[in-house]
Amino acid sequence: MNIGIVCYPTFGGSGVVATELGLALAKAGHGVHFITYKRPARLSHYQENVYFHEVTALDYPLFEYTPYDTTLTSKLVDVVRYEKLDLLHVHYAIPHATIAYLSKMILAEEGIDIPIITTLHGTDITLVGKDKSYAPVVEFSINRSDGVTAVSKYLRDLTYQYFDIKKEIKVIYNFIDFDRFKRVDKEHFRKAIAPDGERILAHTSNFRELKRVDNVIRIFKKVQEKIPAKLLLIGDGPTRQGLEELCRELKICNHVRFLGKIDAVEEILAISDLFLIPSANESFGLAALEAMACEVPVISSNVGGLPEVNIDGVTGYLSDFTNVDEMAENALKILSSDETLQKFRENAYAHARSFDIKHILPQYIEYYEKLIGAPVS
Ligand code: GMT
Repeated sequence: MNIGIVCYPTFGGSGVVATELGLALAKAGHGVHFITYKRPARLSHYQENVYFHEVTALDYPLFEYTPYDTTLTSKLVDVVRYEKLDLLHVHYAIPHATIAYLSKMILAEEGIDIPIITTLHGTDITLVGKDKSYAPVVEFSINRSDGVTAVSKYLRDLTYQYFDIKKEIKVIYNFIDFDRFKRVDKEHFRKAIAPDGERILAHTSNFRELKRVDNVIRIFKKVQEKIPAKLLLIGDGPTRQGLEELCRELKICNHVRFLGKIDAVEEILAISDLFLIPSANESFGLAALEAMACEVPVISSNVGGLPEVNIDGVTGYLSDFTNVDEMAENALKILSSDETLQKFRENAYAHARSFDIKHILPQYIEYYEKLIGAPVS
């Protein structure tokens, strides 16, 4: 198949999933065309069967905002026509599902029928999509997609609840590549972070308000009062400054490292003992899955799709997202003995295995083939 992928090229979860999916499809022999305004963050190397089409816009003094929607539509029309794409898979509904539909209509005038698949990732429904400044367009565009997938049952159900959706939404979970995310013995690295055998706690995110990284720090403070521990914070974002101030206020700066944006996040996860993700909202929680693949148990909130990933009392624990005390107690339960930690590690890894890319990729391919075989008008 010849597949077009549209996504945000940044470090956000939807862009990561779109890029990893595209790379896996290319590895399986399909032609994959990424169409976006910048090379996606995880598309740093040359790979057979992968093409990148940059969307550039003509700047004109009249425009206060460059009309990206229009330029992306034109690019999609151009790439579908000349690269003979079989389908377009767009990630994150806003504005991609709408743009894809417009391209489809333009191409239909030339007798080209291009199936569109929209994957809903989370905030395109939960936060941004349901806002009335976007909602009517989001609802229309989802209904006009030939295929729609959501990354969790939670997100599927919420989409039906918020919008009048006439399409079947197929759940295809986020996935993990076990060749990349795995536990490796890096004792020297671990020693550099935790020279006296401290437990290592980790968190990765884009440090937006909804990730509640402040509570990651508060949970860590409580854990660190009881057992020697270090906290590694990976990522960056709008709340970073306030978080550094919170560490100073709590007098734990010596035990907390802000590592910034790191591409090889698996190297940090591979030496961690516990992952913290107390988000106020999370449609799936890819970051938690990445930790579990590296045999790291998870303390998480019980919101959104997180209960589908982190199994309470088995792979970690779930709590209300504001319940810092309970999350700290549960963290201590897991870290209390090497035997308990080991049991949670094994459970986390075993459950992560069900999200192996080897199981998830065929679900996408089967869905693509179904849509190409019988395109919806
Ligand atoms: O909010 C983010 O972290 C970015 C966001 C995105 O759409 O780029 O991530 C969402 O998509 C990921 C991949 O499907 C999911 O694993 C995340 O749970 C989801 N984030 C939220 O729902 C907040």
